[in-house]
Amino acid sequence: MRERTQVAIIGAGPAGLLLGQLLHKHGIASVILERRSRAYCEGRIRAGVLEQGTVDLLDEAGVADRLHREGLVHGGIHISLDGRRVHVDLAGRAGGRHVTVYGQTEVVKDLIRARLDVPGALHFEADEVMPQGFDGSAPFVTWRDVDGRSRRLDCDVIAGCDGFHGVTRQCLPEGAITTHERIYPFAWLGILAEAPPVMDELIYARHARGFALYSMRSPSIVRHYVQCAPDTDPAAWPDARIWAELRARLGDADGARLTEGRVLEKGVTPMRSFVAEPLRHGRLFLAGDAAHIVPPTGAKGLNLAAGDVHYLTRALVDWYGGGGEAALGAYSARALARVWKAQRFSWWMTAMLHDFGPAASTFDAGLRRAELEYLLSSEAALTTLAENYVGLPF
Ligand code: RFL
Ligand code: PHB
Repeated sequence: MRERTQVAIIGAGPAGLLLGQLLHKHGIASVILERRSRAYCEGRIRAGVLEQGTVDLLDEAGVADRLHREGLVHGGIHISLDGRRVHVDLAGRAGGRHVTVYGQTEVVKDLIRARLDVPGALHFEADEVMPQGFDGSAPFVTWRDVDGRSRRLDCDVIAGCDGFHGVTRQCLPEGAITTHERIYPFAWLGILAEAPPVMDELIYARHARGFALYSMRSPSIVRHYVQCAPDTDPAAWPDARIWAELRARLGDADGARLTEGRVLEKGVTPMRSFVAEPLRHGRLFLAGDAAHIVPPTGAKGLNLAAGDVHYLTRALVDWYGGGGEAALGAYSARALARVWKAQRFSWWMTAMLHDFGPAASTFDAGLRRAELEYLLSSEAALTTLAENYVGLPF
């Protein structure tokens, strides 16, 4: 079977789904090919913090009604250092801009519902997806559908939105992209649980026992993380051990506020910084985690995916509008300029808040602690934190 669309999108994560929906609003047709089932995509527990710019894009895509009803608007965060907690007013230092706590799972559900309104625009359980012909002017994607039929999708442009382990980046010819990477000597063990949040806003805690994060999805569902060894088996962490560790890393006063509840999900997230450049090869464009990964400490991954999609949408609208190659040619540099700034911020937050273990020099450990103590004592440094946490402008 052979079909044609304007933009073939690989991957139905936030990047692919948002790109499809924004292009649709601009009258540009696209087809999304997703390897997993709808239930799998809608069940994956990931990010929780949306920048104002991401919310604005979801508004532009026409999928933000539930987000505005159910999302929790936060104007600040708490930072705890060895049990001493300081509230950081972000909105007051960032021109009134705030973040919205609304699960990536919910964003994905809202986007999938909207995409399925357009017949044939989204295929789940697409197997053996292979982008081809992108060196020339007639790219296409071959794939096998849920009924096992071989299919071919001809297009003008391919968007690789298939995440870090996807096929698009890997199918680029040798030497087409350069990659830059840092692996951290720790991971996060995360739980989703039925319990009220510790405070009304997130707590980022640095403690001698390691980093912990106290987040939420709603007034009755929390998302908490503890720093752990990279090779941690979640089975080695019964629920009672996780709650005890979460309590200890808050210190005595705040630890008493932690309420336990039924654990709904548990998983280990590795920590990595990664950038591939450029984000374009011929008629193939990379966006989101397919092109870059940040450690989750700065809450930037999903927001960076949205930023790429913003730049790519603008470039494609310009190209289809007769603007020539200039905007498409500028996509990679425009998106990467913002990506590198978010890499810097995510690396900085991660370094300042985590314990790098006995292999790190005591000098480096001293610097990391001083960085956090300076932050908490300096109006200038807190303003920098606020500007980056709420999101740099597109
Ligand atoms: P995704 O979400 O990985 O989606 C890629 C999609 O492509 C599909 N796919 C394929 N489809 C067809 N053929 C193939 N060969 C394919 N290979 C893969 C996959 O099934 C999937 O559906 O990438 P995208 O769209 O770029 O979105 C990126 C975000 O998911 C990611 O950056 C964030 O979740 C990162 N992140 C956070 N970001 C934030 O902005 N704020 C946060 O608070 C935040 N917290 C987090 C996070 C990520 C976490 N984990 C689990 C990595 C917390 C955690 C724990
Ligand atoms: C989350 O709620 O999952 C979350 C919040 C903030 C982060 C990372 C993850 O920095």
